[in-house]
Order: sequence, then structure tokens, then C-alpha cells
Amino acid sequence: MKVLEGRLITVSNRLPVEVKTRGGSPRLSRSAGGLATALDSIWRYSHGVWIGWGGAADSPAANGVLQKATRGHSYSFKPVPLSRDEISKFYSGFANEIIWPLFHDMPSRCNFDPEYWEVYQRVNRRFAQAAAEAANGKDLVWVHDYHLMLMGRYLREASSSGRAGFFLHIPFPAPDIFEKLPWRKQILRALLHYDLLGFQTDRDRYNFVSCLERIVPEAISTRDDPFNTIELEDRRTRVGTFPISIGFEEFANHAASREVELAANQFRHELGNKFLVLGVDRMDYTKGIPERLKAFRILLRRFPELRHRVTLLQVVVPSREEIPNYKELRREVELLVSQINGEFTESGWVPIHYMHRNLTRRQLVTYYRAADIALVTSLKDGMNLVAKEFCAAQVDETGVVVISDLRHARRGKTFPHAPPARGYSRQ
Ligand code: GDG
Repeated sequence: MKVLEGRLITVSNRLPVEVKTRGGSPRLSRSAGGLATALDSIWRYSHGVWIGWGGAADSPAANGVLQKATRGHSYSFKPVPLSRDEISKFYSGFANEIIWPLFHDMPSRCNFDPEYWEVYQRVNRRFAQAAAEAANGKDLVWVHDYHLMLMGRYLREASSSGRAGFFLHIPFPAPDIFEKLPWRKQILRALLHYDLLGFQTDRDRYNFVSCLERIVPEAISTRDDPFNTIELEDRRTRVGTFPISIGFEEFANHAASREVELAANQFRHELGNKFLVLGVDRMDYTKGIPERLKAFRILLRRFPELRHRVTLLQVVVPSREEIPNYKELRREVELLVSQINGEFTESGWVPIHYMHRNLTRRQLVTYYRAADIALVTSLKDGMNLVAKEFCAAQVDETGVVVISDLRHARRGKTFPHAPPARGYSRQ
């Protein structure tokens, strides 16, 4: 890709910060999740505009808070308002009750409601309009994730002629799964309006190209690893693999700070210096949280000598709480935690410490540094940044990360920047 002459116009469903109304006045908080972390450096160090939904609070006061957040930066936020009905049918509905489960190979969880599709198209059109208004011909429009797959087409229809790219943060499924989507052809054809399409792994890129071969055979694909080039009508799209990472140095330096060291020691001390196992996830059925808790229960049943010596700290960030599947998952997780604690707790030792809330970055890094083992047990995942953050925080190089082999088909590709932590030595 050529060096950027113009500005970067980043577009994602949510802005990296969110305005919430507390006690009648709007407050800013960081959006939770991998996309916000992965793009952290973009909005702080780039020149351009970030377009996205700014949270439930949509008022002049809330917009004022948003604009204040970028004061002193060469970046500004352009919020796209969404009605309650749109949030329900576009965000919760099409994006998270259809695309999310389907792309994570869980079609039985999908709710293929045709009304969701109508609203998905309408909202994608609105985002495209906002980007077309913000961008001039030299700017690069960079669109993120499965909420905005149609935007490329609408951008072209809005006569935006500048370069536009799209990155998918989640997996792309194989044709047998993707074909279950009633709107499969429209989505594939819309994606081919972008100049560049990015996927996390080669597996996702190959799946995308295989889907095209089956569903849009009129598109001509040529392979020139690590890219594919797709030609359709008068357009040409490059398709590449770009595994996403974190600001490694930033996490490592934060973890090495005196403040975090003291807090981590204090935390271990308060837990009675037990062997500490850590899980950090959004509350999501793809992350394998119940499976992890059941595995921990088996461990304590089979190896009674570990009781009193090992503690699991499970941090779960509230997520998509209005969707029925997520409500059920929370109930399942909390029931398991209470059953396991009920079965094993003894005086001076609780096996699972469970937190269901948002933490600050400092708290998160403290737990990464304090833990002996991190468990990443996703059933399927785009990349998983928690694994990388945990590795970055291993200042003493003593931690171990246990990663599910279901997460990626090609495991060798998952740690492009972060070296795995070495060995284990804490008693
Ligand atoms: C999607 C894809 C892909 C967690 N708790 C708190 C908190 N976090 C941050 C972590 C980490 C992020 O959330 C979670 O990232 P993941 O990668 O694990 O997962 P998703 O949110 O599902 O992200 C994923 C990612 O996009 C990037 O492309 O890797 O596969 O599913 O960064 O640190 N952050 C704060 N408080 C918390 O309590 N501040």
C-alpha cells in the first residue's frame, strides 16, 4: 500500500470511547473489547477522523464530552447516532445474533430475522454517508469489522472515489457454514467494493476466497501469497492476511512500573500467596468460560493435593447483555462458580474469585503481572489479545499461557510480535 498522503478516516461500529450518563451528566469511558485495544495507537497518534456510534447518550452535552476527549490530538470523533430500534436490530440483531455466531461456526445460535437485514442495510448506508462527507479524495477510509460489511458498496454509491479498506477482526467461516446466510451473495459482492480486505489468519483469507468461488463464480481470483487479487466487473480487490497485535511496549512498560509491581505483590499477599490462575474475557459464549470452569473443577476433584494451593481469578467483562444467549451464559457461568466454590471452599481458601465488571487498565495489568498462568480457552477466536497482553506483562518471564487449540487452525501464525513467556518457576 502507498504511503498515506491524506488523512485516515477510521470507521467502526463504536468509537473507542463511550459516553454514558451517570448522575445526569455525560461521562467518558473506554470502550471494552479487542477492537478498541488493537486500534488504541491509531486515534492517539494519527491524523484524521474516527467515525462510530458514541454510546447511548446522544445530546449536545455528550458530543461536547466526545470532542473534549480529542483536544490536543490531530484526531477528531464523528459520532453516528443510532436509535434504540437500530441498536436492537442492527447491532444486537444482525451483527450479534447472526454474523457473530455464524462466523464463529455456531449456526444453531443464529436468529435469521429478515427485519434485521433491512436495518443492517440502512445503518451501513448511514455510516457510508458519514464517511463520504468526512473524506476527500486523498484520504484513506479504513472500515472495521462485521458490523459494516456493506459499507464499501454504499461508499461507492455515495461517489466516494478514494481508497477504502476493510479489516475483519473475527474469523471468516468455511463455505458450508457461510452458505447458511440468506444474504451471502449481497455481502460478498459488497465486500468486493473495498480496495483492500484484511483477515486475521490465512485460514480466514482462504475461507473467504473459497466462498467467493462457490457463491460469486463470476469474480476472478488470482493467488500471489500472501495476497489474493479478486477482479469483478471494473473493480480489483486485494485480499491479505494481517494478524493483529497490541502496543507490546506499552503493556510491558506498564507492567514493569513500580506501581503495578507493588499492587501485584499486594494482591498475591491478600490471596495468601496461592498459585494464581487467571482468565480475562468478555462475557461471550465463544470464549469457553463454562468449559474452563468445568476443567478447573475436574482438576480440583482429581488432584486434591492442589486444594488450598491454587486460586482461579476469573474476570468477565459485561457484554451484549440485552441478547438472550448472553443472559443465559451469565446465569450458567455464575451457577458454575457458585457450585464449584460451594463444593471446595474451606477456611482460608476460596477456589474461584469471580469479577463481573469493567476494570481499569492498571487493574488488568496488575492481574496479568500477579498471575502464574493465564487460561485462554476460546472455542473459536479472531486473534485474542488477552494472550498477547499477558505475555507482554511477564516482566520476570515466569508466566505460562495455556491456549486452546480450537482457537485457530494454524497456530504458528498467532504470535507475530509477542515472544511466548518462558518456563515457570514460582512455588
Ligand atoms: C475481537 C475478536 C480479536 C478485557 N477486560 C477489560 C478490558 N479488556 C480488554 C482486554 C483485551 C480486550 O478487552 C479483549 O480482546 P480479545 O481479543 O480477547 O477479544 P474481543 O473483545 O472478542 O475482540 C478477537 C480482537 O477483536 C482484535 O482484533 O483478537 O478475536 O473477538 O484487549 O485487555 N479492558 C478494560 N477493562 C476490562 O475490564 N479496560
